[in-house]
Amino acid sequence: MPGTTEQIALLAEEGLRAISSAKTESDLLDAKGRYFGKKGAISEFLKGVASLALEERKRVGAAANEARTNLEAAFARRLEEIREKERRAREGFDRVDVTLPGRAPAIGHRHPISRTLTEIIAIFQRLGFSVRGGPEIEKDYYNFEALNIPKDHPARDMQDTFYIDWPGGDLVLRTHTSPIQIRTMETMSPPVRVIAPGAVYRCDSDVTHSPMFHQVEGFAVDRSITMADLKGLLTEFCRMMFGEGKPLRFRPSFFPFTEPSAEVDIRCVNCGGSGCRVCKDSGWLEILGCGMIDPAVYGFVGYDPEEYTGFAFGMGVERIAMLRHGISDIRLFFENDLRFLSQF
Ligand code: 2NM
Repeated sequence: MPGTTEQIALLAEEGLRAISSAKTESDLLDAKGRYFGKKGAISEFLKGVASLALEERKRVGAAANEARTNLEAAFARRLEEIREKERRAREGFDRVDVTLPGRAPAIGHRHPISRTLTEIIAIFQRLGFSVRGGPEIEKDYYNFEALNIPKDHPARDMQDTFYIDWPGGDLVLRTHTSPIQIRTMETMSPPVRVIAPGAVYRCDSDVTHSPMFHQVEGFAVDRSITMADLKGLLTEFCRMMFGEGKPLRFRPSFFPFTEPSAEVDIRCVNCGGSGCRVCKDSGWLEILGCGMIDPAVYGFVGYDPEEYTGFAFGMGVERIAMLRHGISDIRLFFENDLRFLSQF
């Protein structure tokens, strides 16, 4: 039968192709079954050569055995290749690289207002003041009356004050932290040096006013305290808060609870006095109000105005933070947009 060995060579070639193109173990077993397994093409082919002459049968049998041996060797190599590839893929998934840097958690930080507040408090503590708090919902008496702000005073205007509707009580959201000072004077005799930090509320809202903001007020009462003590204290505070070599300016002003009263300006921290957007070309920034406590206030708390004198001052924390960082819209502090807050 002419061409028998060529047919075996052809089957062997097909079988090798099937083996080398097998992607998985099951592809490979499939190829074995089809070509050189017990019922594969080569075995089937050999059944048909029984009628050949002995010499021819030997030749074809030998060619078939060689083809089978080659295919089995190729099968074994390919099987090892496939297994090695699978092993690598598996190890790639499972491997832990202990030298990789860890995933750092996003760590937040304190709000710029909270930090400015803490800094102001720390400065006054170093200068000998203690810290006191009080209620944010306050009696009309402590917020206005005892501060020499009578019922018909414009500071009590409905437009400035949040009134609390509560049976039997004249209650307001405190418009300043001065009620803490009054409560302190009611319970402590001079000498007293106290600062009163906290949230305060006014019915007012634009780029420089928020309905809730923070104040630090302070006061000192003792025998023979003068305006020179006030100027010395505030000069030192400004040096510690804004740095060396910035002149201060005391301008006459008015508050119902102090007489005389003044407002304090500091040389513009942005332009150094030459004039800019922050100081509206004046070269100065207003940072706080102050004065000598009006003897009328002592009348409400039982201090003897013949024996004691004292000063008081108050500042807005948001305003100071805005000046320091050149921020022009107070609302940015309360929107809680991390793109803004994470800059501090
Ligand atoms: C200010 C300005 C001036 C002030 C007065 C008092 C008190 F209770 F002692 F009379 N506490 N704070 C005061 C004085 C506050 O803020 C601009």
